Amino acid sequence: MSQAVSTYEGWYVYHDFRKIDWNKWKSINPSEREQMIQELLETIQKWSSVENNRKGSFGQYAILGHKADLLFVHLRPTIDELNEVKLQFDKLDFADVTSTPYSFTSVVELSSYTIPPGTDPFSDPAFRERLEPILPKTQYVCFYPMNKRRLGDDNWYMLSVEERRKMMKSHGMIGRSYAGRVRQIITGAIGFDDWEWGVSLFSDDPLTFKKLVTEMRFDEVSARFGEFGPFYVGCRLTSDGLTSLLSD
Ligand code: 76R
Repeated sequence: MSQAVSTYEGWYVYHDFRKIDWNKWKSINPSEREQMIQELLETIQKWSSVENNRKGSFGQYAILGHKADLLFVHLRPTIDELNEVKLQFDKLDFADVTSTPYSFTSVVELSSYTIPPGTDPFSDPAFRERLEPILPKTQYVCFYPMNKRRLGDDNWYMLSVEERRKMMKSHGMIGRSYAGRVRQIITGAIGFDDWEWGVSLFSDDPLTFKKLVTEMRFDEVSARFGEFGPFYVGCRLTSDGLTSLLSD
């Protein structure tokens, strides 16, 4: 048996993708719609306020394409709180005009491949910030789930820790060459969801997602072992942005 990788976990994360039933929404009279938007904005205000005392983080995005219209991302110290925010949304009148075409439950994860043995990462404030991250306020987000392949000679989970570390080092070097242009949050989902990781990327230039993901495809760890789920790309929404998205 190969040695399992040790991981460090931080905040739990819920990616809540929502699709709006526009016919239903437009059939509601304007003053009722106005009230539903107000109720939604108040809840969002409550969700955002967790960032003030570092009790979590929240982001909202408009998603392109047919797969979803909105994405709400919640980070919280416990999975119980994630369940609470999910229910808070579902109890809003606005929820009645939405459906959930996709969601992803995971936890912020750092693996030990590139952490020198013997270091205590929890005593390092920079490390803590990576485990309990405030979502970057960039204009664009990209999300996709992924696995590491287990097929014949390409079985990630049968490799020695040294082989895996070597490949992850090369992966990290490519990632670092994008420093300042993209931020990534890797979340582990083994035991929580249908894929092993969620990849959340943040940038002020959407082309950076394409360039980075392309470059990684040519790197051994992604080329041989990466299996990818659906990709979502979106634009960050302010409360005003959300209001105008929902207005005529
Ligand atoms: O050096 C370090 O501090 C961290 C090195 C590092 C690890 C351990 C790192 C760096 N990643 C790590 C782990 Mn990553 N990452 C992805 C994807 O599309 C694809 O091909 C893959 C999706 C991207 C785009 C990305 C970006 N990374 C992981 C893991 C866990 C693997 C495991 O444990 O087996 C996955 C699934 C994964 C996937 N990675 C970086 C980036 C970027 C931009 C960096 C540099 C970050 C930085 O230096 O700030």
